[in-house]
Amino acid sequence: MKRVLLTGFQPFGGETINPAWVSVRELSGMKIRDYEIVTGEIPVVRYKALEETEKLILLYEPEIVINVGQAGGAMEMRVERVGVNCDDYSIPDNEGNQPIGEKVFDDGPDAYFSTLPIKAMVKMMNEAGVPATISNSAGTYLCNHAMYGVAYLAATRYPQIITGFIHIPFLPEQAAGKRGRASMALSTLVAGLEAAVTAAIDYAKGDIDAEGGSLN
Ligand code: PCA
Repeated sequence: MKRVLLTGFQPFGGETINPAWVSVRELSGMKIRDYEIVTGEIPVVRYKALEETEKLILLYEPEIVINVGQAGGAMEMRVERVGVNCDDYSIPDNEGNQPIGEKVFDDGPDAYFSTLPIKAMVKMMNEAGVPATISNSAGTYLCNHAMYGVAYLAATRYPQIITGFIHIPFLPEQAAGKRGRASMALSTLVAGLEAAVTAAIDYAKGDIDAEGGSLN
């Protein structure tokens, strides 16, 4: 059976949970169309995040890889358009690395666009009643590192893979007691991920175009 690999990051920045892994793991083992969803939790550590993702790629040989991360303060789910070749961390990662203005890969291009159908994904998420938009920057921290890095791996070693990134808001328990902190219920996050994955699968199968238009 063909597979979709979803990864979610570990907690970071003083949080005890990361909504990315909490929501991604809900899809473990799920079947969508004729694909199986496989998942893994990855560390908020420079290069180790990519090493763990590559281990999962070698284990599961997925056709689609979507990394998911927390975007504290986001009010909606954000399907990222582009990863840039820049590690510029405003806080240290979980092992104390804090590169400033360094490249992710010295021999990589300045940026990689997502090879997922980002507009079709947002459309299907919105049709499922889930607040979602396209984002034009994944930042310059671990989420961008993972998005750029997995795109680099796909371009250089795993040409069968289409890949991209989704940023998601805090869970309500991370916002409890904090004034003005946006959050999204777990059931909504899961519905959004399901819709996003469904669009990516339909695109991989050639059933829809990148905007979500039917090709059948
Ligand atoms: N969010 C961070 C890194 C890990 C995560 O879940 C980011 O947006 O870069």
